[in-house]
Amino acid sequence: MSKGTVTNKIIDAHYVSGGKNPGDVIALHIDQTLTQDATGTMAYLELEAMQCPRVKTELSLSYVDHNMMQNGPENRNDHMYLQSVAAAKGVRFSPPGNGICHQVHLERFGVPGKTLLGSDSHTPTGGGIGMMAMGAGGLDVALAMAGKPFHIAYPKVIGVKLTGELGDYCAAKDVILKLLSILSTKGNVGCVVEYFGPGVATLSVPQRATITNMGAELGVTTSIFPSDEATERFLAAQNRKSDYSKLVADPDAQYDRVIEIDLAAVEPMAACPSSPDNVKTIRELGAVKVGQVLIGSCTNSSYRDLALVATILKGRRVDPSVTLSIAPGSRQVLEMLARNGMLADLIAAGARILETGCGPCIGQGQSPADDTVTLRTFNRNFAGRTGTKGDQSYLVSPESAVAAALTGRITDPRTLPLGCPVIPEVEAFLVNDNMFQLPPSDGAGVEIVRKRTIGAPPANQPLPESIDGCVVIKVGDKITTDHIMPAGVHLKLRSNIPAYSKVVFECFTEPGKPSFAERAAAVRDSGRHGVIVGRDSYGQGSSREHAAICPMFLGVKVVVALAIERIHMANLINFGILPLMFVDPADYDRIEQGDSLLIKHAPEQLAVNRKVKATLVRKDGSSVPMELQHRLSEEDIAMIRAGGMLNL
Ligand code: MIC
Ligand code: SF4
Repeated sequence: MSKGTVTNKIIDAHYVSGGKNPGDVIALHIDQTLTQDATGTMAYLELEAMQCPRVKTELSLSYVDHNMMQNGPENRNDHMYLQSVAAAKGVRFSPPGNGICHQVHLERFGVPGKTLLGSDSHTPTGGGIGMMAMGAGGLDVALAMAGKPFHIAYPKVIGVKLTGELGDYCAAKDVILKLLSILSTKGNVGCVVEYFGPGVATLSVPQRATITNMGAELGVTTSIFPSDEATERFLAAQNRKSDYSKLVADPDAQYDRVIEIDLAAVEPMAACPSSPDNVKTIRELGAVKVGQVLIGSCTNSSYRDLALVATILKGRRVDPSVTLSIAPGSRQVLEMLARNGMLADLIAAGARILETGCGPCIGQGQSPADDTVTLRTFNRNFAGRTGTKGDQSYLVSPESAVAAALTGRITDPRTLPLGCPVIPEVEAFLVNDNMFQLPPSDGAGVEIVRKRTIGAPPANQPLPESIDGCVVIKVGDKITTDHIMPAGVHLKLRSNIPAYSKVVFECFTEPGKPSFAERAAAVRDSGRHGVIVGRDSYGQGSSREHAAICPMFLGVKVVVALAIERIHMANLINFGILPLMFVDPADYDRIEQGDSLLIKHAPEQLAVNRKVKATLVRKDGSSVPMELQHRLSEEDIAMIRAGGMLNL
């Protein structure tokens, strides 16, 4: 069991209640929250529904960074709602153009030793500055804003011991890709990854943030680095030296497991289509032809990353067979590049400069052509996330991305006939906070702008006495929330649940056959209850609670799988959907789409023990008993019985 780690120290300092053995539910005090627009609109609607007059956190930020295409009025309607509700509730507002929430939060607000809860799964970016920063669904963030603690399973701490130093053209991104190749995207629920060892001091805060950011893909609760001299230098350069405090593990700290990575042995890597853990070395891949290179996202859009790209591109030209687009992570990064001439170097080399924000990472434009390879510095390459069906998306470091932009092929950057540029650590970032909007000290008189596309969160019914379930869909392993609730062109529907619900599981719709939404609505309208069957690691990826809200709206009452990922599980519970696990994994093979799953006396069964007796009635009329199980706490059960947190 872990002891004396940075994780243990932050948990102890924020402990509210609960057990301290791995797996026990523990309540933690939350110091800071962040939201982004695609999840934030629903989170603030929920905060309003809780009748919370003003947030109770030390600091809460509302960022607009995802939905900025503004094709139609929906996006801007959301922004105006967010801006006004932030003023009314005491939340600081970061408007579109200011940057990606995680990058900006790291630059301007992250404080070592604090807890941060964000309605985005990449909130662990803050772990790069020594925060315990966790992603959650919007409702959990709304509760934290209302002053309630956040519940997690007391984590196992996986210590990653870093030794050595990265070689030329080898990057922080390659370190996290290496770790993904070891730990994979599944089976790490309930763990925190904590970095230690002599290699830590060789990494700057932005490099550490790349690693903790993409740690989200491991499916862990969060990832964290200690706060040390490098952290102090970063905060001083951001003109925030007073926010620094040292926070390191005890010399005799104990981890639940230790993995050692020699930074000197890390080489350029790529996550191949279509999973962040499908990792190969760039050497192994060979000179695959590339059609598109994209640099940006909350993983790799810091000043350091883009300065490196600009230095390599200066005086050169992007290969004519490739398009290169770059989205700087924040206004600070963009303004610095603009003022020191690097932006001009990028433009002169042929880069297309996108606005600061998530952009193509979440399918907001720049979809690749059919049957072409796209190389991205992002963190997710789930099938179809680019907006192109059958996409071939590879995730790489900025070093490897720029090498491909120059050659038109996947290229080990170490083979470029140029010396590796050294980007010195920034001594003074350009600090310009003039776009942040501070809330008035009393928001009572602020009028909240609610255009017609801003709907209320839908209500659910309490858990029925008996569940008369119908399996509306059966899916396989590693189903992500992008499969369940696609983003891209549909992202603008985030505040319109009836419209957004129409595309649940859209990627599984077969031409000429009814969609999941149509089948689920028919089950719901016949008075029965929808059931979703998944296999291992169901609900990976994004924190979007729409992956629970929209199925709920369509009448889904139960999700049964071999394992369900942490954030998605919490979202299901928050919206009154019962998450159950197979006791016998072979039962997954027995159950088919269209079968009935009957659970009698559901509320009582949940209260008695962790086992739930059900009956599977097959389409041919035969029936078999089936034993299922749950991992719900008493509070979770109360929530599910009530039909979700808002009913409670
Ligand atoms: C993502 O990277 O998938 C997102 C879009 O940032 C999501 C949040 C969302 O779906 O709005 C995430 O990572 O949580
Ligand atoms: Fe935005 Fe992409 Fe980061 Fe999600 S992963 S917050 S979409 S940049």
